[in-house]
Amino acid sequence: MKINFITGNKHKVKEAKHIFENFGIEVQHLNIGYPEIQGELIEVASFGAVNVSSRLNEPVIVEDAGLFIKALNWFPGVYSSYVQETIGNKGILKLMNNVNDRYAEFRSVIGFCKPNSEPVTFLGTVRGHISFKEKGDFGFAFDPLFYPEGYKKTFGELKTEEKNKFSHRRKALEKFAMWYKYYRGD
Ligand code: ITT
Repeated sequence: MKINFITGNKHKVKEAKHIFENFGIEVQHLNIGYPEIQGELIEVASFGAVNVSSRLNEPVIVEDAGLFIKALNWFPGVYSSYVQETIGNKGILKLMNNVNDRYAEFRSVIGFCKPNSEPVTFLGTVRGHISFKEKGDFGFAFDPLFYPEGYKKTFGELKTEEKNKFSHRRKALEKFAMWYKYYRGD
C-alpha cells in the first residue's frame, strides 16, 4: 500500500515515513508544490489535496500545519511558515518577552483527495507551552521553543521517534492511516 505525500518539507517526510511504517503504508514523496490559499488549515489542506490529485490523477495527501500561541491571539498559526522564515524563533521569543501565559498548540491537518472526489481531512493537535529560550538541535523550525504538556524537554530535544509518539503530525497521520487502511471502502 502506497500514498503520495506532496510537500517541500523533508522533515515532514521523515516523520511520516516513521509513522506509516506501523501501518505498512509506503510514502512516495513528491515535491511538486501546490497553491496554498489564504485560510484556515483545513481549507488550505483541502484545496491543496484537490489541486494535486487532479494534476497527478492519483490519490494524494498534503499537510498544513502551524504553531498557535494563545497569548498572541493564536499567532503565528496559518502564517507559521512565513514567520519562521522572517522573524524566526528569536522573533517569537521577543514577542513573548514578559508574557506569563505561555500556552501554545501545534496543529496539523492532513488533506487527502483522489481524482474527481471530495477531499477528506484529519486534524491532530498537541498542547504545550513556549520556552524562554531555544533548546535542542533535533527536529525543525519551532521545535526548540515548544515544551509538550507534561514534558521537561522541548520537541527540539527529542529524537524523531520520541516526538512521533505524540506530536500533532502523529495524531493527524495516524487518523488518516487508520482510515486509509481499514475504512476507506473503495
Ligand atoms: P509544505 O507546505 O511544502 O508541506 P511547509 O514547511 O511550508 O511545507 P506548512 O505550510 O504546513 O509546511 O507550514 C507549517 C510551518 O509551521 C512550518 O514551516 C514550520 O515553520 C511550522 N511547523 C509545523 N509543524 C512543525 C513541527 O512539527 N515542528 C516545528 N515547526 C513546525
